[in-house]
Parts: sequence; structure tokens; C-alpha cells
Amino acid sequence: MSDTPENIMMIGPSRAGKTSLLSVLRLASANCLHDNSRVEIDPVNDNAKQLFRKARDIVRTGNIVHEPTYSLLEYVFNLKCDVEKVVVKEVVEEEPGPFPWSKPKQVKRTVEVKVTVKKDFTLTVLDGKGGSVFGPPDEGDPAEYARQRAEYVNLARKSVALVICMNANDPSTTADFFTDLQQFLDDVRVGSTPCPFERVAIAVTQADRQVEQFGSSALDRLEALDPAQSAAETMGRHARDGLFKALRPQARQMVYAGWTSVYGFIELEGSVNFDATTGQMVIFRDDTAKWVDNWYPYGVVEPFLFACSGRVVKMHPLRHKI
Ligand SMILES: Nc1nc2c(ncn2[C@@H]2O[C@H](COP(=O)(O)OP(=O)(O)OP(=O)(O)O)[C@@H](O)[C@H]2O)c(=O)[nH]1
Ligand SMILES: [Mg+2]
Repeated sequence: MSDTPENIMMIGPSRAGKTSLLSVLRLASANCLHDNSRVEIDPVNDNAKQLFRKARDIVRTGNIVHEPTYSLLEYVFNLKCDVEKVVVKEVVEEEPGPFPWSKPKQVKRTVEVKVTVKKDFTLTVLDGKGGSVFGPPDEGDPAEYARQRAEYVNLARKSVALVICMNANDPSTTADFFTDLQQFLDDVRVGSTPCPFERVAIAVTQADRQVEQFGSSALDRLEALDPAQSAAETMGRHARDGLFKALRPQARQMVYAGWTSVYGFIELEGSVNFDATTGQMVIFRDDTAKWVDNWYPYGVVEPFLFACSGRVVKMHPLRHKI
């Protein structure tokens, strides 16, 4: 394992909730429901710093409304998390001598042991006008389209993991994106070499909307649903084929999906933390200074934890035979 940070890339169709997810990552990493895994997330560039500042206001005012992203912005974050590493250690063991009265012999042996180490990753997100570079050029400037697409391809070629955001509540935009994704993955591949990703994390966003009608059993209902099945159905067979064919054989075992909700659920009650009549979170600000303690986003850090370390928390395997 090298010490230079490895790169992770996030993509997804328009309005999937990419910017929302990114903006709350840092706050969420400090406040994850039922989760004892830790990911430390720090902004690296100014765009990332600004985005995190916005998140504070979002949770304070209960309004998660982002302007659609029009230009191509690059967000760079540093992600630290625990990864398991196998190290070879020399141990000295005692072996009995040939006779009961002989002194025991000291024998050196090498053994493989698993250790947990902190590892750094760079999460680079090109946050463009949702998924537009994945589709055919629109009426905009063709040179700009080509430049942006080349940036995405270059980043993908040096990324160890891919995070795909998709909104299962918007199947038509999502299906279009996945159809276009195949061409993109073909561009990322050099000749017949597979894409470099070792893991693919699929964040099935806006999960609260899947279960909002179930009142206090909303969270239980969500946890009984398989996000990988939902993702697979929304993508469709053709798109799954395209994604899996572009990956190395080992990476095909490392495609996992998880529900994410930036609004989250109300702790102890289990209902969705969103009021459709006001368009705001139900619980966002307390009169005390501990406003952020009352906000429990769901599953937003886990896809990034999986992308970095392969650790599976609330993520389900997405299997596909090609
Ligand atoms: N119900 C619900 N809505 C969400 C959630 N996350 C985002 N949204 C809403 O979804 C819409 C799109 O979110 P964005 O984060 O702007 O999506 P995007 O993928 O960055 O969109 P583009 O920049 O246009 O590509 C916004 O109106 C958000 O308020 C969520 O967890 N639950
Ligand atoms: Mg955006």
C-alpha cells in the first residue's frame, strides 16, 4: 500500500443529490446514527471549505436547497479512515529440545498479522451540471463540453474507487445517466484494460422519500428494503452489464449499494425528518446550542467509508452475472 493518498471520484445524474450529500459529509461524520465507524473528512480546497460552511446553515435553518450546479467545480477533500493491512512480523517461539532436560530452542518465524492503520484518501469531486458530461453534447459550447469530459476521464483513470449517486425516486433521469455512463466508462478504459476502480459504492439518495408515508415505522421500513435491489432495478439490466463489464473481475465483487438521506430520521421516533408542507426538516434547530445533535442523516458517510476501505456498514452487495 503506498503512502500517497489514493483518489476517489463521485458522479451521478442531475438532481440526484450530489451537492447535498457532499455538503453534509463533515457534519454527518460526527453524527452518524447507529454507527461506530469513523471517517474524518477535511476540506482541502476553497470550494470544499465553502460547501461545508453552507452545510452548517442548512442544518440550522432546516432547508436543504442547493442551487443546481451550473459550472464545473472541483471539490477536494481529505478522507482519513481505518483500513486493515496485512503485515509480516517476525516472532520468536520456543521449541522443546530433543530431551526433557534440554533447554528449549528459540526459533524465529514469520507470521502474517492483520493490523488496522489510518489511511489518507483524496476525494475529488468534479461537481458539474448534473451528469451533463455523460450524455451527448447539449446546445452549449462543444469545446467546453469536450474539456469537461476530458477532465472527468482523466480523474477516473487515476481513481481507486467510484461513488455513484443515484436517486431511485427519479427512475427516468437515472436510467438515462446509466445508459450514457457506458460510453464514459469505455472512454476511461485504455484499449481493453478494465477501469482502475477497485470498489464501486452506489449511494441511493433521498431514501427518506421511499418511506415517508410510513410515519414512525419509516426507518424500520427502509432498513427492510434492499438498496442494491432498488439500484439494480433502476439501472436496468443493460446498464448493469455495461458497468460490470468495465470492471476488473475482483472489483465486480466490490459493488455495494446503500440508502442515503441527508434529512435523515427523527431519533427514537423513526419518522422522516422532513415536513412536505413546509419543505423543511422537522428537527433542525434546537433552542440550545446543540442544534446539530438533533439531526441524524442516514447512511451518508458509509458509501465513502466503503469506497476508501472496503468496510461494509449499511451497504448491500450488488451482484450481477455477465
Ligand atoms: N427528500 C430529500 N431530498 C433531498 C435529499 N438530498 C437532496 N435532496 C433534494 O434534491 C434536490 C437536488 O439536490 P442537489 O444536491 O442539488 O443535487 P445535485 O445532484 O447536486 O444536482 P445538480 O447540481 O443539478 O446536478 C434538492 O432540491 C435537494 O433539496 C434527501 O436526502 N432527501
Ligand atoms: Mg450539484
